[in-house]
Amino acid sequence: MRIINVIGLGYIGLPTALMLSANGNRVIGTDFNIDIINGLNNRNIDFKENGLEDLFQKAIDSGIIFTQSYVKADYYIIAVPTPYMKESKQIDSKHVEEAVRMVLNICEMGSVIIIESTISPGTIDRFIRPICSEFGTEVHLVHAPERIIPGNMIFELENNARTIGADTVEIGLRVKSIYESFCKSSIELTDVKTAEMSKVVENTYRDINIAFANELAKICRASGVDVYEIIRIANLHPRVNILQPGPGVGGHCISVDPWFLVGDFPELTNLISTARETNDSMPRYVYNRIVEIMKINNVFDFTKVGLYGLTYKEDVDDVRESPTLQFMDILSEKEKNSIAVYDPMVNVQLYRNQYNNFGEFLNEIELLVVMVGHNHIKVNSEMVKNKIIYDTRNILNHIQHKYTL
Ligand code: SAJ
Repeated sequence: MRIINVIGLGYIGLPTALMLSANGNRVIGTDFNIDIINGLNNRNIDFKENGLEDLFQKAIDSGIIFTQSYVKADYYIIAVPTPYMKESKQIDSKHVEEAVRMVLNICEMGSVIIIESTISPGTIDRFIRPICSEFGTEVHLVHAPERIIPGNMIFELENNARTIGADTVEIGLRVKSIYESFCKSSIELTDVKTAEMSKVVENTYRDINIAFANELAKICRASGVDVYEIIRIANLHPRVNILQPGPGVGGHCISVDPWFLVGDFPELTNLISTARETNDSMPRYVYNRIVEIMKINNVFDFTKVGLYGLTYKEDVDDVRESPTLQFMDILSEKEKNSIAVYDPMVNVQLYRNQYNNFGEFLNEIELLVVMVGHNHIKVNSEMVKNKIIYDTRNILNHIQHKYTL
């Protein structure tokens, strides 16, 4: 049986490791964070996903091992974060580089290193191959970008088509056979750079389309028409599919990956950088709307305003790059300490005035700002109907008098 060492047991690496283990592969999951390893060995997963617990059990039954060490294997799958540098907007591949170095310390000649982390086009050529040459170990480098969406990861792991970029067809086919152990959809073989580019392009495409929806929201407000009605009607056209406007774009993918292209091709990415800026402008736009709505309703104090939702989107517990956190960053210290926040999915205390109880949160406020459309607020919408409501996600559909984007 082939041995696979999955490195980085976060949102992508953990489900991937579990899925591989549950489907007939010998898997060792490695993470440098001892708390994650201890947690997993005590059967604690630090995030929620439909089907993840069942999959975890199957993987345990199949003998998955979690450890802080890198382990000799036939295949290494690297799923560590790839941030970007704030100034230059270029990828910061230090975590991937470090993981590759650690693998090279222990691996045999001819091992296959598969990078799943999103990387900008050319990263493997520019940063990873030189490290391999430095070590002198002959390995095969492959890029197999992940595509699963938080909130529906397990289903998408099995059902999304995948891309595998390899230097030779032989290696591509070997890696394809690993993913075929659980992936029911098509698996495309291509070269490394094309795989790198295709992944970044997919997320950039979505970012641009969300930016279009956000720009429409601004135009519609200025011209006094309902953006949601415009989108609904326009989407009846067979070749139009406009996404939903919102308070901003968060998460570790869509709000990050387009910057890789901007960083590498600043002269060629006008549309992409404008889309990014448009989406980044939304928290400020929401702030200005809140101030306007407060004035209209004689709400004079931020202590009477409550933000519902801290996560970057509905029904997940991930707050990375979340629009609400971006929003909190533009507030003055006084406003930040005054405004009430609540999120049923988030247990950690991020802000002073953060509530753990929905009823108590509602008791404190007059203006409720819906930043995230969790299912929780939809099923509890009766509780909010006496509040002034600013629904930035337009999810409280039956409430007659509310403000929208
Ligand atoms: N959003 C909107 N309006 C929309 C859709 C999304 O404002 O109509 C916002 C969300 O609220 C959120 C952000 O955009 O703040 C991103 O959410 P998302 O659901 O669009 O995407 P992610 O970041 O959760 O996952 C994306 C997916 N990529 C694409 O759909 C092209 C996923 O398939 C990738 O695997 C993932 O990025 C990744 O890891 O790269």
